[in-house]
Amino acid sequence: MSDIDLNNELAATVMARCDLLATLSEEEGRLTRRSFTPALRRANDQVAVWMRAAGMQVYEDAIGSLVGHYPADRSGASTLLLGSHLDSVRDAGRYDGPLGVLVGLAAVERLHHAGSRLPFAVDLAAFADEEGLRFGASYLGSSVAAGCLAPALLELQDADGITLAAAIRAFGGNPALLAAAARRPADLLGYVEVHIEQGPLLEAQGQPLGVVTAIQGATRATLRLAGTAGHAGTVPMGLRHDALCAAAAIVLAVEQLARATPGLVATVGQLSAHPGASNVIPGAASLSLDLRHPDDPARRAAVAELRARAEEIAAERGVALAWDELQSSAAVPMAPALRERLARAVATTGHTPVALPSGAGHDAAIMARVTDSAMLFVRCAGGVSHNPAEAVAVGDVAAAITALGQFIDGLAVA
Ligand code: HGY
Ligand code: MN
Ligand code: MN
Repeated sequence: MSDIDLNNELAATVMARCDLLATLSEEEGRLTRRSFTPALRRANDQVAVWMRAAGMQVYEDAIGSLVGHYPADRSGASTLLLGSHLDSVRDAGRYDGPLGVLVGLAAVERLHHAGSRLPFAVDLAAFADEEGLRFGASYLGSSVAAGCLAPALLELQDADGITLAAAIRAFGGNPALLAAAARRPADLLGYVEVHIEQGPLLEAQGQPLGVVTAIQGATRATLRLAGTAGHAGTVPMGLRHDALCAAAAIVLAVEQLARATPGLVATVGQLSAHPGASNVIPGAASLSLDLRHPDDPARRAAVAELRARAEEIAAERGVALAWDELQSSAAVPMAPALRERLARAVATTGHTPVALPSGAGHDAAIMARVTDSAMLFVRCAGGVSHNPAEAVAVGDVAAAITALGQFIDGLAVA
């Protein structure tokens, strides 16, 4: 079978596997697969079967990240780490995360099919909890691999009051061994992540593949407002301390600042009112904040400006504001040497490698703390993501498999 036919066959398998994984959901009729849930357990177990069939030894690390290991042709060799994630956002698309894991797996299947062993091992990680949907903090699995998971995060609770530590244990992990699960930088050749672009640039340039220059920084926070609950029929408007109205004013202030600040994107994705009865003035409200900018000082300035504005709004309305910053991650440049290798590999597919920034966050931003990291982006229809309409073309997936294979082959002879 020619390399082209093999890569086309592998691409068709990747698409079918993404379709299968999309059925492993916590919810009927849509894809929601939070970390450490039975749905993710089924996804990990299914990918583990595929990894073993590709000649990989398989294990889960102390936080429950699934890892496949394709041995080198010698002992004591370094490791090239490939990876992405299998957890999802709510009502997700089927390619954000799984595409990267399965294209990485296809690159290993290509080696296994040829009976090839390389002068380095290839590990493939499906990192636990990249999205942060369940506990609010992202990149937990890659943070463990990079040895930088803040222990305080283990006390985060999900909507049911289950702590992260308890969820890890229930999933089969061991919070006491997280530090020991960190990768040794000296063992790693680098980290490469294949991912859908989740933006419109590749489609606009008519190119299937891009090589990421940098991943923009992000700040995530939870804002809690405490006002005064009251009877919807009896409390005059002028005497109210309505927590939801204060939250609503803050939501619009977030949008206003982002629209006025070049390069800034800011989103309130979650908003809740308590006690949540139609005839009760909300005494409490909470909202999530996700704020990003390619330039860290600009992002920090925006966070400070927004916090000051939120305090003003709360004071004007006689409502107390608690601002809880969950995570703040700096903008991360991708490794130039790996970027160049990836760009050369893309060029062998006959396509032009597009250099582009990543507006979305990725595990690669965390892995860059311990090893050279790079990302290969795959065009997605309309740039749509975090949406069930997420779509990729099988030909673009075949191009990604070819490029990743060329990248690995090039590394093997370096
Ligand atoms: O939020 C992000 O950028 C990523 O999807 N976790
Ligand atoms: Mn995502
Ligand atoms: Mn992702």
